Amino acid sequence: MKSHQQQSSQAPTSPLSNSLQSTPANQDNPLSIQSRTVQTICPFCGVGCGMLLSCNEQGQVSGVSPLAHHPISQGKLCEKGWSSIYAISPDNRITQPLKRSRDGFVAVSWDEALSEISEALTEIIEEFGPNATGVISSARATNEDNYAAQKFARAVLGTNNIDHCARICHSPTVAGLKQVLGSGAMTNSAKDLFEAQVIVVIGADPTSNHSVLGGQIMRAKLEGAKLIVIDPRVTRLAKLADLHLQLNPGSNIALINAMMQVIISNQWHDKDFIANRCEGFEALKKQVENITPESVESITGIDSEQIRQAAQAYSQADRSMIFYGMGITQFVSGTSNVIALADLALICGQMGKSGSGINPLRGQNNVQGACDMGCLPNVYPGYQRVDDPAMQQRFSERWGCEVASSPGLTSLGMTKAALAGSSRAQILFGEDPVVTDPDQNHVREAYKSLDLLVVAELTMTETAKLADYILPAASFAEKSGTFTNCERRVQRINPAMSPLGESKADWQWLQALAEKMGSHALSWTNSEEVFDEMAALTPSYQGMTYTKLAEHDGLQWPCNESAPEGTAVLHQKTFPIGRARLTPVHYVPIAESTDEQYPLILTTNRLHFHYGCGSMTRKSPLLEREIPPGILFIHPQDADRLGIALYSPVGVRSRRGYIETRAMISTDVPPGVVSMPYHFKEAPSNQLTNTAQDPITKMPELKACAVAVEVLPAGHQPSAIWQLQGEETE
Ligand SMILES: Nc1nc2c(c(=O)[nH]1)N[C@H]1C(S)=C(S)[C@@H](COP(=O)(O)OP(=O)(O)OC[C@H]3O[C@@H](n4cnc5c(=O)[nH]c(N)nc54)[C@H](O)[C@@H]3O)O[C@H]1N2
Ligand SMILES: Nc1nc2c(c(=O)[nH]1)N[C@H]1C(S)=C(S)[C@@H](COP(=O)(O)OP(=O)(O)OC[C@H]3O[C@@H](n4cnc5c(=O)[nH]c(N)nc54)[C@H](O)[C@@H]3O)O[C@H]1N2
Ligand code: SF4
Ligand SMILES: [Mo]
Repeated sequence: MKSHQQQSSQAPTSPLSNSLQSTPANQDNPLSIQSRTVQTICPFCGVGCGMLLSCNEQGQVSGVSPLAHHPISQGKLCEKGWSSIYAISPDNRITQPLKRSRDGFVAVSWDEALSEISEALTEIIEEFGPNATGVISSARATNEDNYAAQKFARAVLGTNNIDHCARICHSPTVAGLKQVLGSGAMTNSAKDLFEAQVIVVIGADPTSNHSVLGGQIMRAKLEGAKLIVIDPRVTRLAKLADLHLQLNPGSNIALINAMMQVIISNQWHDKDFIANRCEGFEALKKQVENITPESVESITGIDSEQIRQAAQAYSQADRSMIFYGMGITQFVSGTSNVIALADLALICGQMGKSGSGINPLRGQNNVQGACDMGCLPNVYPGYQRVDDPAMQQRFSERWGCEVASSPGLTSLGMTKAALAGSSRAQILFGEDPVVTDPDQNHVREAYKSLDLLVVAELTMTETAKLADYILPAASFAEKSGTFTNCERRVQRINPAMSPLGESKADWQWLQALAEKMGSHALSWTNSEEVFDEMAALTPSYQGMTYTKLAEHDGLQWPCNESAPEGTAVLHQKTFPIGRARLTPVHYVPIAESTDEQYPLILTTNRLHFHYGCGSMTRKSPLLEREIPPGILFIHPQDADRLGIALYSPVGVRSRRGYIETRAMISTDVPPGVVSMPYHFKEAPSNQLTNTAQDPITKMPELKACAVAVEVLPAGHQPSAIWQLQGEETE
């Protein structure tokens, strides 16, 4: 990534955005010669594809095209990337601060909004203490925004109540891999998948959700790699796979323990690797000794022979690589699931070399970064513990303030505290928890009960509708900064246009609010200064600067004195904790099983064409026409039994809520299981989901709850949730 802002005569090539593009530049068209092309990174998923944004003469982003020589995407973007200019277009953007009044939201000046927010926060802190406040930051925003957010919470508000969507995403990865390996990130680089002989994709649907990487997995398979998919649904990769283990939802540990039993009893484990680099093998061996594939057949629903084949292929290959996602983490057993997978990789010595390792597919464009920045209630930047007195002293000295001594509340902990009355104020940006957190009614009540809710957003979301103040945030195309992708690659983003209206980068409004509260803790003059302060305090980023990032194609952490060019593969010679700690884990069933009243298991997942709460992808007319707003996938056997035909209107009920949508009949889901995306605010599956949590990370069980499905009269138009709840309009 040598130059990040160039005068260009290259025509934008997005087929989706022809009407928005500037005319291709040529000698006869002097105006368009002034159009610029800016190199940046896609704002959606953790693959972190490189893109070029072109701007028209009015200074508006007008086209998007893929970056030919990007280390991962190599000239490709998926439909979401191609649609990114719709996602940030001026239509429907919030362009000035808004304040709730009796007649709805009214526009106010930044000064008025920030003065009032500052006064309210100060009063709440005086009356109830700093822990009555909290910050939710954004894995969609930059590292600089996230560093500023956690510093704002810790150094200005005085609380460790800071969290973000990783809580309900890969927090079990951060905890589980940290415990076993000493580092909670992808061990390999994405390109390594072309060196693997066996690729295991467990609990992830990368052709939909990490599409460019998913395409590369397809290519690797076609070039000869063996592909094993472990998923209750028949995903696109499952259709291509050499082996598809279609396990029952929530039975991962039983399956992985059985694979380890097969491996150890056949002496397929890597004795040298275990002897030289691991501890705890005897206890693990004892734990899985009797967990034969046959003994878990009734739990996993998988034929024992398939488990044996998978165990043999994975352990016997020279290089096997595991990719995993939400089908591992989003369970009450999330952390144990991650630990079991890490154990499996370690006993086979599938670790520490290219094409061999354990790889959580981090979801959001910058969720790896938001975690690295310390937007978590128990760690400072670089995973330095907040309950370690030495760390407290370090940050207190560097930041020139007192820091709180005990870990803060998680995002769902803050929701609970709001309902209990002990949390009074929340500053939230770049998340829409009313749509994306489990048990929507509960979340809405919690936000309504706060004395102060401030939301910074690009656009009006369901959560922003509940705010006292909405602050206009600049989008990725309007600011400088860095995103850290799923393979730990820190990449620069560059502004293609000025912030829309009065919008500001998140670190900038956080800075302005800190100043109003009398603190100079955030007094940087540009994003590079934020980065430099962060890098000095974050060991794995210490060797990075903006210049170095631009000279390379980004840099993969750890990047420091001993690895000045970054690190492509982790744990090559040793683990950050010395030896890896093999940890036996037990199978834990899902929290809510089916019964007569709720006879089906609902699992929730993603669709290729939409993203998260949908607030960005649903702005694209092309993506929007791909899928109706809400859909329930159901197996033909269940559909027949319930009298459901294709596109029948259906009601779906759980112990927590009720929604209406349309049925899609599909053998991609097994009998007894229905699945729904969570992208649609009209039919939000999070009305139904369960808040039962993983005891270690508080991850809610988003991948399984019990529901009942009923067919509604033909011709009935599924009612949107706000109609069902007696609100006239959305
Ligand atoms: N198009 C699109 N792409 C996205 C996103 C988006 O919203 N839309 N979101 C981004 C984010 S934030 C994230 S975290 C990633 C997530 O990406 P993924 O991890 O791929 O996400 P999901 O589709 O939620 O779930 C993955 C798979 O887990 C399977 N599964 C369910 N239960 C089990 C089980 O018990 N065991 C196993 N082995 N599998 C199970 C599901 O059937 C599903 O195929 O995607 C990112 N990319
Ligand atoms: N049922 C169910 N629920 C789930 C999941 C599931 O699998 N099933 N998955 C969970 C997972 S893994 C995740 S990560 C969460 C994701 O859920 P959320 O964290 O709520 O994330 P998004 O849907 O990506 O919403 C991000 C918001 O940020 C705004 N935004 C984008 N860029 C910026 C910026 O630079 N600054 C500011 N201020 N705002 C910005 C966008 O407009 C958008 O409204 O959902 C979770 N919810
Ligand atoms: S794969 Fe992810 S990063 Fe790449 S274009 Fe698609 S959404 Fe963007
Ligand atoms: Mo996520």
